[in-house]
Amino acid sequence: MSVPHTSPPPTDTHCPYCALQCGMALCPAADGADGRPVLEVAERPGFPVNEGALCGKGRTAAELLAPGARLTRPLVRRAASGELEPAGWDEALDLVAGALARTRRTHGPDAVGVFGGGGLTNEKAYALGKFARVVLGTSQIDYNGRFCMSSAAAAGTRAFGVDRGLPFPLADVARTDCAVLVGSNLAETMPPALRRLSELRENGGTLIVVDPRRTRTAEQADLHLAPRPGTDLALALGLLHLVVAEDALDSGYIEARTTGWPEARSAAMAHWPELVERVTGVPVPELRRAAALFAGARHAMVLTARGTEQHAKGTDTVGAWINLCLATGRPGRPYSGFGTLTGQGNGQGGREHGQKADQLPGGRRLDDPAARAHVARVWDVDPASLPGPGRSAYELLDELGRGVRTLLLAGSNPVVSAPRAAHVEQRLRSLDFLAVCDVVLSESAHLADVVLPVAQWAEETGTTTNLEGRVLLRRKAVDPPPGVRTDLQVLAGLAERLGGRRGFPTDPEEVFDELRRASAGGPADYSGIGYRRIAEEDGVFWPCPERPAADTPHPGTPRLFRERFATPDGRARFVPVTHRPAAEEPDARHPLLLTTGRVLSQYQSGAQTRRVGALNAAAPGPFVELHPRLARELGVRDGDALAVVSRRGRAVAPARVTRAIRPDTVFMPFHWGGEGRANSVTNPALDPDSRMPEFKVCAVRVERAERDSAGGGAPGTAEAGTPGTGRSEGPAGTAGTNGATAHAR
Ligand SMILES: Nc1nc2c(c(=O)[nH]1)N[C@H]1C(S)=C(S)[C@@H](COP(=O)(O)OP(=O)(O)OC[C@H]3O[C@@H](n4cnc5c(=O)[nH]c(N)nc54)[C@H](O)[C@@H]3O)O[C@H]1N2
Ligand SMILES: Nc1nc2c(c(=O)[nH]1)N[C@H]1C(S)=C(S)[C@@H](COP(=O)(O)OP(=O)(O)OC[C@H]3O[C@@H](n4cnc5c(=O)[nH]c(N)nc54)[C@H](O)[C@@H]3O)O[C@H]1N2
Ligand code: SF4
Ligand SMILES: [Mo]
Repeated sequence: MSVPHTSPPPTDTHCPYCALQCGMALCPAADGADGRPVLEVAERPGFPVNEGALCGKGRTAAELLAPGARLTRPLVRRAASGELEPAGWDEALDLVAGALARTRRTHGPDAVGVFGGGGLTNEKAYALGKFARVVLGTSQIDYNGRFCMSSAAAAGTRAFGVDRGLPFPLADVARTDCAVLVGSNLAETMPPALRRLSELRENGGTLIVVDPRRTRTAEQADLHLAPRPGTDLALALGLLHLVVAEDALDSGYIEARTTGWPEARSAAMAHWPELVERVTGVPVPELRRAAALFAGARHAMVLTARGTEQHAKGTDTVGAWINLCLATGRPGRPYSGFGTLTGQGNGQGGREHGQKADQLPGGRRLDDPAARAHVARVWDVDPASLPGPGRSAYELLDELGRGVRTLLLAGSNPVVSAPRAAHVEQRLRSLDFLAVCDVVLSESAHLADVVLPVAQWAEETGTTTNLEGRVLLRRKAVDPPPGVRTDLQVLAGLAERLGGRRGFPTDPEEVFDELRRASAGGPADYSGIGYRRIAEEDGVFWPCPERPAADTPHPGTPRLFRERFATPDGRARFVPVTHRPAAEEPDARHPLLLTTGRVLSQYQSGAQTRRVGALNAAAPGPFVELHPRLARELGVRDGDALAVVSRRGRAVAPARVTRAIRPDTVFMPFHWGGEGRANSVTNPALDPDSRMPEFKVCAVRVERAERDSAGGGAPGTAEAGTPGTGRSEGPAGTAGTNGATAHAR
């Protein structure tokens, strides 16, 4: 009897990229050159968040699993050549451990730093934080979520006592009567979520979009407000002023569920409509219409994203939007409230389990004695041995080569994505030793002394927590190529060399079980969530405490704040905030504003998506969006090379003339290095509470320029370096395309 040939079943898993964490299935489609199956991405219609829909990034995600597209061997910089050359794992790990130990010994534990990422799974983020505190004993750990979520996190914690991006499932958006989407270009940054906005409008609801640009998202709106970048704080306060003036408050709610209204009210009352029009450029009738639509809706919500948050006053700005929601009685009510759209794949979980400078697992504070005692017990160390809070991401990068002399970087590419990037690049070069764990040879990995090639999403199991606070299981579908290790194996290997393998298991489920215990009793309590349960339930919303004595497990918490807020008195806190200008306002030399953001087909620093052919073809390089009126004044035509110049540096890219932007503002996407690197220009001014840099506004001038031969797609540096050289030889050159990585393998 012949056995019918059956292909192995597809593996249900999740996309490696954004915080929507779309469900997808991976099917073995053919045998690969290295003996591993080639995987194809297929729909997984049963997963509720995206119901089968995927954007182009998700659909092409499996391309990066091919050995030709990524690193497959450790690289060590050889003194003789100055180049990164292939090496064995033992040698590479010995070198990294040796450098960490040497720096620690010579300069003290705080001279070693760790920089993580919001794309790392919960297990990795947890292990990285533990490794820094327990093995290295350093306070100097932070991560790229500081560039992403920190202002919303700080404001949410201040007002509600907890930091969960959406306090309700995304599907609730379709059921509200009025949604205000502030500084989010969802149509390009989370395309499958757009259907919730369409459903909202089909159900008769109103969509208001606040964005200085008429984006694809703004085109869906019933009302589009286009404020001058950096003035959302005035805008939100102006709307609250109108709500008070029109007597559209929910006094019963304010009385029963909040504190601090009188102070917040008087702060808002200073922002009368005519003043707000002058500051923001949004006409008074539009302000009135927005306030009336929002206050008059039975159910209403405000959703913020990076446009309103990535400012040196981002925390107060988010606070002002929250005040508007509280004054109209929204949070905790059905299909209503305040939420923020978290960005990275594990942007939510990655900010809960201890890779943040001031944090212990479970969303606990590092300076809280009870939290230290609890986590120290789980880690089997003396609470007094745990270091205190360290520097925030930009401050840590700025300190490299000075107080911090050896860095372990995993899950971020700051040479492209950090503000004032040329300076950050120079700080990275000035380190005694840089170790980078990455999947590809990113611009930052190019500067390393040792590069450790790690496994990616589909090659290892792990959990992520999506933008709704839903903890998900990303299942392994294929073995990593030989020569590649997981981040957990790297940390275990380093821990062993530094005197204690104990406490660094390499099995993700074992790590997760420890994370559950460490998080128990904290704001982000995962203790009742196990791998098996996540798989059975399509995800579990935290908090989900373990209930050993109860008959049934805790159901998880899809909706927060129905009864009480997570503050000591159970009430939400109004915070009085007032408008202030951007850290850098235009002047005679820099008369325009630059704002930055994303395009559909590239992801973040582009380290991954620039290596995928179809995505690169769709979005081959940077550009400068400007209004026809400004283009006329400058004598610029579409496609002309423009230099965007700030006090920190310049970026060169072709002009894209469009009526979709304000005439006083230009826009650049930040996905590329080289001469088109937007972050050569951006301002590292930090929010005093969240330490978020001001990515979304700085003063610039725009002039005609000759473009380098490098072109937009080639990710070298603004100063244009020699391709392929390392840190000792001056600026890093190209590292972007598959070809550029070839010499290193
Ligand atoms: N295609 C793609 N998708 C992504 C990502 C990606 O890199 N590429 N990254 C993921 C991550 S980590 C994140 S954080 C999210 C980000 O998702 P979004 O926040 O949607 O993305 P951005 O393009 O950074 O910013 C959104 C909008 O803010 C506007 N904006 C600029 N300045 C201001 C301002 O002062 N006020 C207001 N109200 N708006 C302003 C910009 O014009 C832009 O359209 O996307 C996630 N999804
Ligand atoms: N001007 C400007 N700058 C910005 C922003 C903006 O709006 N404007 N947005 C900011 C925001 S919101 C963000 S989130 C940051 C993001 O910017 P980055 O922090 O640079 O994020 P990525 O490009 O996603 O970098 C992730 C790196 O980790 C690698 N990687 C992927 N998976 C793994 C893994 O499992 N393990 C390890 N070790 N490595 C892995 C990838 O290959 C990649 O090199 O950029 C910020 N920079
Ligand atoms: S929307 Fe985000 S999670 Fe969904 S497929 Fe696209 S990148 Fe992946
Ligand atoms: Mo982000």
